[in-house]
Amino acid sequence: MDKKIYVTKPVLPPIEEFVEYLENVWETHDLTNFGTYTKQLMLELMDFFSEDYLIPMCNGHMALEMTLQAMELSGEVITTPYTFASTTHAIVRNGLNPVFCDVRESDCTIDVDKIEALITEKTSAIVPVHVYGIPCDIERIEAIAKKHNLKVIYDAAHAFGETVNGKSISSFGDASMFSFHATKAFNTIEGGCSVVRDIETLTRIYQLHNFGIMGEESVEFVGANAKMNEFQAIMGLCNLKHFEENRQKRKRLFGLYIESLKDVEGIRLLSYDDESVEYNYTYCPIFVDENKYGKTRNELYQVLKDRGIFARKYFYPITNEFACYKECGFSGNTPIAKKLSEQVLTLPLYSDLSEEDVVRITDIIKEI
Ligand code: T4K
Repeated sequence: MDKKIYVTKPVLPPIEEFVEYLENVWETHDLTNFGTYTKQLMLELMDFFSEDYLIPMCNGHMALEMTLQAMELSGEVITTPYTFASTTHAIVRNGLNPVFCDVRESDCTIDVDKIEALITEKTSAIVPVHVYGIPCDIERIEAIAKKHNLKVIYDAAHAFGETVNGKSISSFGDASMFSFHATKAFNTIEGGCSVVRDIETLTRIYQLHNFGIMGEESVEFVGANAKMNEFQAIMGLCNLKHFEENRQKRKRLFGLYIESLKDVEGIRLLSYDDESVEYNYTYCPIFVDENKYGKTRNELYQVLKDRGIFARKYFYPITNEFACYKECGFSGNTPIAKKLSEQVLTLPLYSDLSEEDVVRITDIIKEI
């Protein structure tokens, strides 16, 4: 049986680095509720992102949900369906209606040319996704938002550690959410954070993420529990030190994928070649054109699977095809997103993957 290779393998720090922190936890019994290490991680991330208003949370989804809640939005929110369930769920769970905008075939991000036609008097925000760590057309989104007085909250779950023209990707829009899930470029096991622009919004998110509690005898907001715990924070403190080295490893492997697959008829790779962007290389999506490749995406998925390689269809189905949204009428006209979702296959990419493994995977793709 061939060695099994999954789409990703979480980064773990050397075990001694993690264990070193545990003694103090055992001494203090501080396990959660904005403890020492959560605060330390917050400060280190503020420095890493060059941001003043950032709060770590239990996961990326809750960070997005709480951020949207703190912004006090109403009515409709323009977003894309070519994403993980979380983006759309966070909007709907805030009582807002998602209005689906199509994406660009070239890079899977929101098609800015189609945003304005979707704006109505009910629109309060845009939630674009830096999908696969490819920055959206930030400048044009900001211009549209300014013109129509809309908030922009980026789903930056995939974009940890990225920069655009030397500026942290967190610095755009009114807010950004990052995911620190095990499968991401930087992980705190589960985790995430919100980055916002002012102390008032940050304070509101802080309160919301702890049940809306203002003091021992006062609860002012309908919040939730979205606190990061100390073990998550410790994992973050350890992993942050290794982020850059792991990014470089993934970048090399990504280059190898490009080199091996660029001339395969019917296989399209996204181009991560914008020189103004520093990417984190967490995903390696390919798009299969069955007419040219001679096999469908699903056939390729199955061949790889039979050989122990577990590529994933990120993102299929698109969220506006989920049963829970179709029935509410949240559908939208998104043919490009649908086409991409039927062609995509996300190949294994993680810092521990060997060059031999990449060769093995690309050889199979080329062979068939
Ligand atoms: N917005 C966007 C655009 C997102 O992509 C996500 C999450 C969010 C928001 C929400 O952020 P979080 O709340 O999750 O922080 C995974 C992740 O769970 C999810 O974080 C991620 N996006 C999504 C794209 O992928 P699954 O259900 O596909 O993961 P799973 O468990 O199948 O894992 C994939 C592979 O990784 C496994 O086949 C093996 C490997 N793996 C996974 C885990 C969890 C391990 O080796 N060890 C592990 O512990 O969703």
